[in-house]
Amino acid sequence: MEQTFIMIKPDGVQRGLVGEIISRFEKKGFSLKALKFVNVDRPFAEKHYADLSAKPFFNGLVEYIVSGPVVAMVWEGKGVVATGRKLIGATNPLASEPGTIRGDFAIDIGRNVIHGSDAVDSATKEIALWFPEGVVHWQSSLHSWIYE
Ligand code: 3AN
Repeated sequence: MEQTFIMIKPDGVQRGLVGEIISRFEKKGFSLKALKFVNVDRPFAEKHYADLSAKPFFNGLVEYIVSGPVVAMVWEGKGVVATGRKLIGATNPLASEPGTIRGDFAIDIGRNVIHGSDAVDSATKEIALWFPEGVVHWQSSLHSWIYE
């Protein structure tokens, strides 16, 4: 089953949105496979955002991610990468639809509350980077009520 990497950024943690965000993924029917509360350092943040290293906002983005603890998670389910991105909403929160996480809880692109992998292969890389210890294997007892 497909997995994605989701991170609640420091603003989401500081603003008390952790429960709300987890709740949205749970209510959709996705399964939580891993979760940890971490302070990332600069080299780690730079590795996570390596693809954006040439962008003018890269430094600010790294400063933002290291500015406080984040919640790192792995979520599993059919189509979870693309549908997780739909739950999150567009990168720029002013363009995110109401009903999405960024559409409901954010304004600035540099304080957009949450990260979600943008493709299955980047999800695999990000899960390996953030959870080198591996993730718990389990299946929800609700599986047959969620999937036909
Ligand atoms: P997403 O997080 O929606 O996948 P990406 O991968 O394009 O978006 O950007 C990664 C992160 O970089 C965003 N979550 C956002 O915090 C930051 N970012 C993207 N574009 C900008 C920008 N123009 N100015 C400031 N920060 C940006």
